[in-house]
Amino acid sequence: MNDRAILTSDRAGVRTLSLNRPDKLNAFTQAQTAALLAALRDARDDRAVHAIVLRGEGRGFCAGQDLEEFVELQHASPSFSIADHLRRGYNAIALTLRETEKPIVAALNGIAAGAGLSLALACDLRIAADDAQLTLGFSKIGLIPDGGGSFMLPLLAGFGRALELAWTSDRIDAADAHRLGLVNKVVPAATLAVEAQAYAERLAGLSPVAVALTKRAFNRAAMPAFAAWLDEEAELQEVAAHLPDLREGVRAFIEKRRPAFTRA
Ligand code: T3D
Repeated sequence: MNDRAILTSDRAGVRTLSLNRPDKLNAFTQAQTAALLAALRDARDDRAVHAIVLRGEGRGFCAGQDLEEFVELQHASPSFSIADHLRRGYNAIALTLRETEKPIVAALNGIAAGAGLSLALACDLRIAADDAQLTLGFSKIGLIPDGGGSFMLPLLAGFGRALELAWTSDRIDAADAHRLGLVNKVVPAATLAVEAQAYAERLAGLSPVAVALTKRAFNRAAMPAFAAWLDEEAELQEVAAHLPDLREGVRAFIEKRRPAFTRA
């Protein structure tokens, strides 16, 4: 039994980081986002690490923000700010994923939802098990895609398809995700770990300078305003968080029923 929030292992220049709350589909707590941020910074700064794999323990990659903890955080402090929570957690992680000039591969098994999907999309490449399912999920609780999701999704899937996925929170399977350009490669679920390691080892064996400068070039060409956008996205989420649909959406999830959103 390992009770650490993030498990790490090294092989052949590849650092594997595993989200480790499998009983809750690796839903993010504050402790876990802090541990992930620290682990990513450590991998970024370690000269022996030439590629990073981000994966989830158990039957899913990540179910996004832990909604039970979210309710506790709101109750614990009347001045709780979702924008601040995002800046300290998901946004700092998304920025680190983009600013780390090493290849970062998300290995997706089972479900990737909410901020879990946003962070997978902020990685460089994605390899998915054939049983993987992707859903934004935010709209079901009255929120907008955060953690960079509102930026990465249209960039990868195109504007109209991204908007449709954000509004409907439809679950898509690995084959559809591949067709939309959200994942680079689909492999049999039983071989995901081996394939992800091999994929990352190949990237780790490339010229580190060419890899780093190419990532910097692509970041500057395609997403020069990413940091500023993360801030704006957090402010929009703050607006959503002050409306009754969030409370109703989260309560409905916890009570395992359909939400009854406000109709103006
Ligand atoms: O400031 C901020 O942090 C705001 C930022 C928010 C960022 C976000 O990520 S918002 C989006 C949060 N995520 C969601 O809304 C997704 C909620 N979960 C689901 O919709 C479904 O669970 C899934 C689609 C992910 C998976 O469905 P399924 O049928 O495969 O599994 P399940 O039975 O629903 O879940 C298994 C267990 O995990 C279950 O617990 P139980 O009943 O066995 O004790 C479920 O409650 C728990 N779980 C799943 N997702 C979450 C969760 N517990 C807490 N938070 C979750 N997000």
